[in-house]
Formats: sequence, structure tokens, C-alpha cells
Amino acid sequence: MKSSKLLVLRWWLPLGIATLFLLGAGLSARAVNLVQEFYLPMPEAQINQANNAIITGTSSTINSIFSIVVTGTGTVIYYDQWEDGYEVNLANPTQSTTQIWGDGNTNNGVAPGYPNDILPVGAVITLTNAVPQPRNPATILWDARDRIAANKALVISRAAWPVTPGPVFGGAAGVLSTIDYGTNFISPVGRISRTTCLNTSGCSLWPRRITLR
Ligand SMILES: [Ca+2]
Ligand SMILES: [Ca+2]
Repeated sequence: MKSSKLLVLRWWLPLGIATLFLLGAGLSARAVNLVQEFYLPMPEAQINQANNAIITGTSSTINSIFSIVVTGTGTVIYYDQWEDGYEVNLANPTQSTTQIWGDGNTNNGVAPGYPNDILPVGAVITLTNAVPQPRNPATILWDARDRIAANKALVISRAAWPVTPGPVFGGAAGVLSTIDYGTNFISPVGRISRTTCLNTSGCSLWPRRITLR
């Protein structure tokens, strides 16, 4: 009996060490350092408003396209949908809608276009879908207000156009990360022509936080 207890202890000791090691590895894998954070700009409702200020009758359903370029090996991207609220700590997501791309784990999300969920340098992830108005948060889409973060630098851009008349009436913009946000601006927006098509100008502002004074 005594020897069997010793045998059990001998088995448990290495098993315990292995378990601790695995737990440690799991913790270090989750403790990703997110160095860049983005909020996808230009809400489709505002794009629709601007479109119809220029040409009335354009489709309220907006085709939204987001392009994410990977710049480093081992890049892991966290995609947080606005529709169910933002994650409290995006590095440790708890919402089922949040996806993690590039970690090779296809159970927590698969980077669109990269079925093994590994992202090579120069990978271009394209997110595209039609976004109807008004938005129903029960429908999860790739759209403005979604939040993206990564452990390495990303380059993100967004384009959009109304389903009708299509990309002949579209626009695009680069997406700044929050560390590149400024506090002092000179607006470049102004009227540049008296012709019908170019006599409307507008500006979409995207504050990270608002302080009322
Ligand atoms: Ca979310
Ligand atoms: Ca979304």
C-alpha cells in the first residue's frame, strides 16, 4: 500500500509540473501586448446622409470594404464588433462575436482569406459586405464603429459606395490608429466648385473620447 502511494505521488509530481507548465504557457499566450488600436470610421448612416446631400435617391444600403495589411510575422489581430458593445479588455476577450486572427487557432476565428489562420507578412485581409440602413445591432456585419487591435503594426483603409448607383459614386479613406489621433486640427473642408456635383462638402469627425467644456 505504501509503495502504491509513492507510485501515485511519483506520477502526480511530473503531471503537476507539466500542468503548471501548460497553464503558464497558456497564460503567456493570452497575455498579448496590443500595440495598435483602430475604430473603423465613417458610419454608413453618415455616408448615406452625405451621398443623398450630393445626389438624392442613392441607395441607403452601403457597400463597405475594409482592407487590413499585415506588416510583421506573428501578427495577431483582435476584431471587436460594436454591435454587442466593446470588450472591456480586448487582449482577453469574453464576447463570442470577437474574433482573433493569426494565432493559428481556428476555434477563435479565422482570418478571412487565410483558412489556416496564419498571417504572412504582407497579408491583405479584405472585409466586405452590404450594410443596410437603419442598422439592426442584432445583425453582425463588417462596418464602421468596429474595433481592431493587433500586437504588430497594421495598415487599414476603408472604402464605401451605395449599392445604387454603385462604385462610380464611392470614396475611400485611410484609417488612423488611436495613437495617431490629434488634438489640434485645421479643417481642409470647403467648397471647391459651384458645379452641381462639387458644391457640397462635409466632414466626419471621429473622437476617441469627448470632454465637454
Ligand atoms: Ca463586441
Ligand atoms: Ca460590426
